[in-house]
Amino acid sequence: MTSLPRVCVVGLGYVGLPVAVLAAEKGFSVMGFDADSSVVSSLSQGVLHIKDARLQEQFSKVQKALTVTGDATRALIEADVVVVCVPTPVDVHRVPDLDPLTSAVKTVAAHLKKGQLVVIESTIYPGVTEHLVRPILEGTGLAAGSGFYLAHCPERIDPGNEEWPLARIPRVLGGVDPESCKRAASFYRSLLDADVYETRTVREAEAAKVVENTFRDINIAFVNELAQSFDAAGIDVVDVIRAASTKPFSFMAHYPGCGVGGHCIPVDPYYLIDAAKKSGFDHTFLVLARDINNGMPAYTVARLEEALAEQGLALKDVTVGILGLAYKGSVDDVRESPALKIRELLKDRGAAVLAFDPYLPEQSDVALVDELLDRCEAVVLATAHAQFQDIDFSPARHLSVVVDGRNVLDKASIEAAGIAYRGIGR
Ligand code: SAJ
Repeated sequence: MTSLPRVCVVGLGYVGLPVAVLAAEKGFSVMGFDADSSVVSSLSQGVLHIKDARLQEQFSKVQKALTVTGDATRALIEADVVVVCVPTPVDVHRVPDLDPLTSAVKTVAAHLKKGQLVVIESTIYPGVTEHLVRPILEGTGLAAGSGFYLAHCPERIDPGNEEWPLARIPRVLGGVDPESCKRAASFYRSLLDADVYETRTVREAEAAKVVENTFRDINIAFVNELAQSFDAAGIDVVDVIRAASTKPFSFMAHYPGCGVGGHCIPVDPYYLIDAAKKSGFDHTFLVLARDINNGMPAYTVARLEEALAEQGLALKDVTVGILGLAYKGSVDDVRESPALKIRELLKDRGAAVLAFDPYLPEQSDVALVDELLDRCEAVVLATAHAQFQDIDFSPARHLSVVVDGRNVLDKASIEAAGIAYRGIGR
């Protein structure tokens, strides 16, 4: 039996670490490399730097087969397969920032050896593998498709989703040439218990990832605009979406909220927009959808201002409590979180602000929900953490307004307590 290839995963974050753990579980010999010494130090002591109880348990079981190091030579020198999983964010101008990827690929190039398969899992846009990654690697004198092999297999992972663990998620991949594609497909088929779809060229694989997440973004923008329209018309948008969802085909429910956060959905459309610009096409619809979603924190604050004004109050007169800082429920990740934008807008408008997120105690201003409710005249729920959804607001003597930024609270009980309720579209 031929031995399994030796794997090196470059970048041990939300994407890379699960890949390294899965490869070790599947019997591969795995080296995990990260340029961040604190990540290496924490993992070397058996402790995850990301909060994921299931991954921590899995990591603890595979530590013998998974060596974590900050030494690139040690990590790469014997690898047959190199999987690059580094962040590909956007900068303050929402322009794709490929510096972390470029740095990682240069590290790989410095240790590239004949026959190695290099796979980029980071989310990129059409053209990056061929026009940024390939030239750096071919600078070593080895040629893609014969000296080494190069493919793109965009990450697909939903942290904490027990129904869809990494091994079960179907994947898309494309190579810079048929041999690269073949070798990458063979590796992923040995790693995963799921289908692997091979695209015509690497560009289709690059496009597929940004398309699937942009699809989500535009659909969220659709319901976010509907929410604003239905607020004006006195229609409950959540009720409408639930009603539309009874259609057993051709409808996919998305829900309005105070904004779109995370490191995928609000970022990936800008990769598609930027790639299109480079080939001479200006997306209008995708840009408009991004503008609608980016406008939801301000819309949420406007809902609060409007409710306060009905009681003769203004933001400068009140202390506002923000429930949740994370970008979505049950996570401790604040990347692109709408809650941070809401906090900034409230402060800009003169409000005093107290925030509480049970997943982020170190970033919270109070330690308990009750303390926040005691000290605030208004509350904005920005994150749908499960423990916020059954809060009893009635004992909060000073509370005048609750804005439900994720439409998860019980409007009737809040209003029965004499507190004004505003949802997003309800
Ligand atoms: N959101 C809405 N309305 C919705 C859905 C989401 O406002 O109907 C907001 C969330 O509150 C959050 C943001 O959008 O702020 C992103 O939410 P998300 O559920 O898409 O969460 P992510 O960022 O963890 O998305 C990941 C993505 N997975 C990958 O990129 C591999 C995404 O493609 C998945 O669809 C998503 O997980 C998922 O389904 O959980």
